[in-house]
Amino acid sequence: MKLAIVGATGLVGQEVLRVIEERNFEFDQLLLVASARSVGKTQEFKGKTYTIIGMEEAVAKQPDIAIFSAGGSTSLEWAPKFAEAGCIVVDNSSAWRMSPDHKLIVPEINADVLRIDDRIIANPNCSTIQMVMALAPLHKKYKLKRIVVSTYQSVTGTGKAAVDQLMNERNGVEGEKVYPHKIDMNVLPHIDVFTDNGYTKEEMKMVNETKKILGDNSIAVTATAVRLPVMGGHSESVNVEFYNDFDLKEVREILSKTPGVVVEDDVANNVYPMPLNAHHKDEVFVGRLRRDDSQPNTLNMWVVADNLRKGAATNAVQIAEFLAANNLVY
Ligand code: A2P
Ligand code: 11C
Repeated sequence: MKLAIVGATGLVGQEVLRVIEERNFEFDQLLLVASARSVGKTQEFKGKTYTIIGMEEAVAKQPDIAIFSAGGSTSLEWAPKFAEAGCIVVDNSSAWRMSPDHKLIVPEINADVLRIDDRIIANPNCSTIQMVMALAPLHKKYKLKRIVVSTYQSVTGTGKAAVDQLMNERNGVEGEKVYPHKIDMNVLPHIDVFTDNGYTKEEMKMVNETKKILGDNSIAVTATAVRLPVMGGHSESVNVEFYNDFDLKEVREILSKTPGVVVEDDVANNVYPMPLNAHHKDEVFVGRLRRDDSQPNTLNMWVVADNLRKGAATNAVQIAEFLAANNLVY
């Protein structure tokens, strides 16, 4: 099995390398791929030195699986070329997510829909993944009616340049700005670009991707996506209305038994999920579980995950693992 990591020099690509090492993902050959800026640079992995190659060379080497984390436009241009060369692309960008011809996968929820002819498979947006991880098991039991979500997102979601902007501001150093405002000591109700309806693309990703992954267009979703001077993970305040009533104890039990979800909910001891604790972890952490007493059948929850892990790298590697384990790679 020949595995390519496209965008290997970026924040998500580097996290993919850590995840495949930790999970002992098996392959015979590893190709590290990035833009022309990085070609020829080297990267250590498991005691071996790899030279970064460019896109054309990577296609010519015909990888079996390529995990793409190099942005939407790179993916739009190159994923079909990799696919044509016989590769399965697991794509971290938004390029293919809402295409009716491509599947949008969170392995714990819907990997069963994958088939041998899926050549470009979309990895959802990080803020969507952590939310649906917490909601899917509850949807099964109580049926989701409406979700109102507000996010508190880490600068790592924007990439390396954003981490640099935050650290430069903190250290009083001039440098490149990727946000339209100062991010340190600030909060920006603005992630990705604004769309004609007054929402941002990030907010609309949460609305549309949630319905596609859960396979239910009737679920009403509204989102406010916010950037904070935080690293380590995204947090979300999620208000959920169900068709059926629930028992809070049972909700805790269901979530506790959900693979990939960890309940951290002991307010008497100040235990609740936080990005500092979620950093470098693969799980989605859920806490502050409580009834919304303002209307029936409604739950409030706080959901935190490392956006570079389950929100991106881990989810993509899990898809690749699923393909390999189910003979979907040829
Ligand atoms: P490079 O480091 O050579 O620019 P981040 O989101 O952290 O900024 O990372 C983006 C990743 O996508 C990097 O690995 C970057 O490579 C890669 N990338 C950006 N543009 C291209 C491109 N046109 N072709 C291939 N890789 C690209
Ligand atoms: C952020 N969610 O935190 C974005 C990053 O659609 O894959 C991921 C963008 C995407 O800024």
